[in-house]
Amino acid sequence: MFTTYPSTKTYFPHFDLHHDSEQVRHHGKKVVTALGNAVHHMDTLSKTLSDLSDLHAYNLRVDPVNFKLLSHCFQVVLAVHLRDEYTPQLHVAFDKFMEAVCNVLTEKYR
Ligand code: HNI
Repeated sequence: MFTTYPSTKTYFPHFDLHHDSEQVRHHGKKVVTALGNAVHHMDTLSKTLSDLSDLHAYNLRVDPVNFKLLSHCFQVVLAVHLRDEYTPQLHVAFDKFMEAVCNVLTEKYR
């Protein structure tokens, strides 16, 4: 995301954003863990992600457009790694899931 959409770096001025950065790796793990938790609570996403929604809306003030950019990057990475396994069905399901997560993470902006 930082490479493809450099404007996203503005939210991480305190991070080492170089290739293979330990800090980015550590942060990525946090984000993916949160997504894993969301997978297990698909029916109660708003409640499950409520704290993260508060954080991104009130503290970090991340412009909602960035969530779509991150989601897009995840999809490209999945497609590159999974190749034939990244079927249209998987693609659309993952897209729907990310859309739901991003909607929750940005719902407090309204
Ligand atoms: Ni996000 C912190 C999850 C999108 C900028 N973010 C977190 C944390 C999690 C997280 C988990 C750590 C919280 C904690 O430590 O309590 N972020 C997610 C998820 C998505 C997402 C699941 C979308 C799928 N975050 C984004 C986007 C941006 C973003 C699109 C900006 C481009 N997030 C941040 C910043 C922090 C952050 C900035 C704080 C980092 C730090 O440690 O200082």
